Amino acid sequence: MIETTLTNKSKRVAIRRDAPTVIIGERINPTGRKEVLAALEAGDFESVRRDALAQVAAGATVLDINAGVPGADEATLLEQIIKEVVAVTDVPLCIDTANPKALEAALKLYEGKPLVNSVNGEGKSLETVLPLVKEYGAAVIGLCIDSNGIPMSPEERVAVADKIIGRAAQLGIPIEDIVIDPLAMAMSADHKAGWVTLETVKLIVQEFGVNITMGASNVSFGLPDRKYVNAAYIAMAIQAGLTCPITNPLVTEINTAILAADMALGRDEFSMRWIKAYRKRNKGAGEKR
Ligand code: THG
Repeated sequence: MIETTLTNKSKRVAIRRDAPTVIIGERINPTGRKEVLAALEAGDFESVRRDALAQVAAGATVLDINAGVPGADEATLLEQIIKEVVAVTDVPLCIDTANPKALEAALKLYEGKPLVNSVNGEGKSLETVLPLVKEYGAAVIGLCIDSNGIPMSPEERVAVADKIIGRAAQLGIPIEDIVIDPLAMAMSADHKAGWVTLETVKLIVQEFGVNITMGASNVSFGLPDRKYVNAAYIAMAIQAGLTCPITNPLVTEINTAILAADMALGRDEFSMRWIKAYRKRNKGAGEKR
């Protein structure tokens, strides 16, 4: 059984297919979140600290950190956000940047083993990101996209994953440090998008057995009542082999779908996690319903 280990100064998180799903909290991301963007532009980190604490309280055991504010110096901002988050929580971080300078600055500063988000199948990405992952002993998300764009078929996406895993191996990065992202896309834009991603997950698990992540909320872009779509989709993706979704644990529908999926797959002995989460949602109200 492949196990991906992430650490912070004091905490260790193990991602593996027979253990409960690891939630990577998505909310520290100014892209598409106006309040976060405005706060960061104003140099206000209070909302970042609040988002960190709230997501951890809701069950996130890793936090995605994205500092993509247009016009800002991403390396400096990413460093600042990491410092703020590390000051209030002890979960490992997922460093979400396409900027190699920002990535290196974050890796230098980070104490522990983070998850780098991400490398893809393009030569340039493989050549810049993988050596940094090796040097700093990090784990890395490999996106199933290359210079030809996002492949339309599951098999072509698997081929990109194969290429990333192979290149990493050449550098001495072990397979357990690679987490593959099959790419979750808007189902409203392409009616096969959800299916292609689920099929890709199944094939990658069969072929490599690696851990799988995805920006699971992407599937509902452009739709009304997104939370219901996200909840159903994330449960299906967990059954297919998703082990560490990047999602919003503050949404009860998503959170409960993950817990129920884990229970259905035999990863919640005596339903303890389900019951504990229920009690937390209904503080004070002891009644069973
Ligand atoms: N794969 C990997 N990393 C990723 C993604 C991925 N990182 C970024 C993104 N995709 C995952 N993160 C988010 C963050 C927010 C939302 C979706 C994915 C989101 N936000 C709401 C919106 O845009 O409507 C706003 C929520 C709010 O305001 O609270 O949906 O695919 N490796």
